[in-house]
Amino acid sequence: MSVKVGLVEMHLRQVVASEGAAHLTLLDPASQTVQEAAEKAEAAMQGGTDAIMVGGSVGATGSVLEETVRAIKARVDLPVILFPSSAAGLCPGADGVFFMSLLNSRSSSYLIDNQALGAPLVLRYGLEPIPMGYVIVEPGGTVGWVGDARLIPRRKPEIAAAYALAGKFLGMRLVYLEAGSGADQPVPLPMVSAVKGVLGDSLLVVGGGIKSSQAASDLVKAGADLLVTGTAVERTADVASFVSGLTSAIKGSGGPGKVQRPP
Ligand code: 1GP
Repeated sequence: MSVKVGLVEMHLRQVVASEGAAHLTLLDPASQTVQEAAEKAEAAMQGGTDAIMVGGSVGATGSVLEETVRAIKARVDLPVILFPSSAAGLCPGADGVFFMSLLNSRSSSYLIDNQALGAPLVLRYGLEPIPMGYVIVEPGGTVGWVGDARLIPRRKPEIAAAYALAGKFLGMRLVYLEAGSGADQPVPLPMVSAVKGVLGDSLLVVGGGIKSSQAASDLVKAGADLLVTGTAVERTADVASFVSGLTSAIKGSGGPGKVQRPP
């Protein structure tokens, strides 16, 4: 029996189907106060973001994580999705969790062990698990180091596509191509196209180093279904305007390969 599509994933699929792409705002509890995270989440909602992700590679755990989720839930009427770097990145109060395996990790910790430790908590907390293959591309940043990833070379789209296809065959309905938070450049466009080419109806998430509306639009045209921005949102003073520029650039900008059907 596979994990059923739940309300959070359905919401993301509906946005992608009707608007061509969805935008996710990532907030790291370790890099701001609880209050700041809640304010940025609200501003991102006003700018048209489709869901809030909460997580980070270092220090996004425990009471800080839980308080951040609670404060965001009190301010925004959007799904809040955990983006954990280990079982310690789980907490009650969120709507769902990207239940990821870091497919190109050398360490069983990030392939399956943390997932086994976390699965009973996902059940206990009533979180919707959204099955996702996570693939880290050069430069990879902190998450590449923490996750002991064998980084996909930027000029090797076929390797990324092979990992994505393996994830799809393993039943993961989403694949996340990650360049690393704060990367100089997002994942290369030919890699995004190659991966979407093998994924078909599975959703392609792209994140890391997306700083402009133009870059976001280019990624969606190349085949990305969901875009994640963290650093750019955290660094901008006017989050609502920044997110609004990004969402208007990506909505309806999908290329011919972007027709969505249910999984
Ligand atoms: C990191 O892909 C996300 O996991 C977001 O990256 O912080 O560069 O937006 P940025």
